[in-house]
Parts: sequence; structure tokens; C-alpha cells
Amino acid sequence: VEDGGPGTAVVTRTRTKVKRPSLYRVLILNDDYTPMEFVVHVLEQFFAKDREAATRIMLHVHNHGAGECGVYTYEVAETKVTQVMDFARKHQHPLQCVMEKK
Ligand code: NFA
Repeated sequence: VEDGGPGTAVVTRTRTKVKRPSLYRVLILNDDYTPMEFVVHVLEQFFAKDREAATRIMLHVHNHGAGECGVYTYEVAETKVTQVMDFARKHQHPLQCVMEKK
């Protein structure tokens, strides 16, 4: 920036500052009532897992209490959680889906 009078100019440079978006892990939590097949279906339909991956994640949740379904930016993660919670409620299953910052 300079302005020394006649024949000079003010020059303003803009910052080019890039920021990577924060990432969020979407998790499914175990419970005693939701059928295993329903959880596999959720993982296939909302998280684009094939049958083998969906079954592996479902069994991990069943055996360990929680498991990762995917990692997304904030709004995508929030949408996944809402879709799963609405779908579980609609079918009257107590399945819980949550997100946490990585
Ligand atoms: N624990 C449930 C059952 O035995 C299955 C389940 C797995 C539920 C993963 C929620 C998440 N029917």
C-alpha cells in the first residue's frame, strides 16, 4: 500500500486464504432391539456400502457398541444423521445415529 501524492496509487492486495472444511464421523450405536438386517439395509441405502461392508460394520457395532459409517463435511453428516433417525423412527426401531468432529 502506498500513496506518496501526485503520480502514486493505493494498491490493495486481496488474501487468497484457503481453508479445508472440518470433517465429521457419522456413527451408528448399538441397541438390543433393532434387527441386524435393518441396520445392514440402512448402511446400504444411506451410506452406499455393499452388502459385505454393511454386514461388517453392523457386526462391529453389535460387538463393540458403536461404529463408523462414513466421514463427511458438516452439512452432509447432519443430513445422514437426520435421514437415518427419520427412517428408524418410521419403522419404530430405536436405532441411534450420531456425528462427532474428527
Ligand atoms: N444388537 C442388535 C440385535 O442384536 C443389532 C444391532 C446392530 C442394532 C447394530 C443396532 C446396531 N438385534
